[in-house]
Amino acid sequence: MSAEQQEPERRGWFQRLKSGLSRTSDKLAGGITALFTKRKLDTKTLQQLEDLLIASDLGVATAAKLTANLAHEKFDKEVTDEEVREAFAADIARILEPVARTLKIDGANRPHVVLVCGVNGSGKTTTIGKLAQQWKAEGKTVWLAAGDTFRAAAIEQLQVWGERAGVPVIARPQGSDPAALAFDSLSQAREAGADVLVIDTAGRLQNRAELMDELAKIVRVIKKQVPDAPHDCLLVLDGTVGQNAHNQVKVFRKMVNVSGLIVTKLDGSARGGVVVALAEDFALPVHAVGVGEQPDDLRPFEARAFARGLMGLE
Ligand SMILES: Nc1nc2c(ncn2[C@@H]2O[C@H](COP(=O)(O)OP(=O)(O)OP(=O)(O)O)[C@@H](O)[C@H]2O)c(=O)[nH]1
Ligand SMILES: [Mg+2]
Repeated sequence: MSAEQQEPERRGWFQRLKSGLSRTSDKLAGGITALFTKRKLDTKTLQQLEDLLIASDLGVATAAKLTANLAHEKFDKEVTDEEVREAFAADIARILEPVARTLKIDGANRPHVVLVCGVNGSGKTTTIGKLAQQWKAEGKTVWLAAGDTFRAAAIEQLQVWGERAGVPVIARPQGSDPAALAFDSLSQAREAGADVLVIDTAGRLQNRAELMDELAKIVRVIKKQVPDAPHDCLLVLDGTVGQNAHNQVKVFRKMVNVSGLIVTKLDGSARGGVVVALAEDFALPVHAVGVGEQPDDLRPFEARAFARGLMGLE
């Protein structure tokens, strides 16, 4: 694709990201605007700004840091809401830069095994479907494993995505052992010389110990066959849950070696700021964000675009 073709596509995606984040940015940017109609940055205003950032799920530490930086530059000076939003966006982009990393499929792994986990309904299966379509379009051979053998209709749901993407889905009847399915899928995908194997798993709430153990078992069984697999273990987080996302990361990390995050449903959320707090707290790569249900609505996470989208800036 030429640079000229890419440019409108990029702009189109940014507009979607921006409108996806509009519930969050309305709250943040609207709140900032309400505080500033050209006035001096005093202690009270700084406190109100900090409160607003905390209320938008950016986290206490991040909120303190952003307002301290602003105070350092602008205390007792006249500032406009636009300047404040620009300053915050620049700082947020700096925080996000180190974690904004696309998911790399290592060609040396045949297949590169991606295990996908998360709580119920966080967007795992949909995300896998979207990734499968995107990787297939890049010319990769993708296999999917319907490792959610628990929930009724979960297998069919992945099969629909598989058909849409034109990639094989390995499945067993509902109620089968997910670890055994993962093991078999890996054998088959290796034999076929696939580039990527993505394993779906059942949603599990972080307080269900036996389900968390089952996830660890899936990993153990995969390792028996390929010791350095899974090569990626993605935790899919629902962007509408706010601070609870932190707890999910902590608990899943105890059971599996979470290598990166995907945050979905940012289009329906006023809590998109949580991505910034997660970046500060865990420094885990954020590979992609979901801003809708269409295949195109999952995109690589870009620090600057996301930060500007949060602040409602172009
Ligand atoms: N608006 C919006 N909806 C999304 C996004 N990602 C997923 N969804 C929707 O969220 C719902 C749940 O998605 P699933 O992919 O089934 O979630 P899951 O984690 O596999 O769910 P379980 O298997 O039940 O744990 C579906 O209706 C999806 O279409 C997103 O980025 N934006
Ligand atoms: Mg699912």
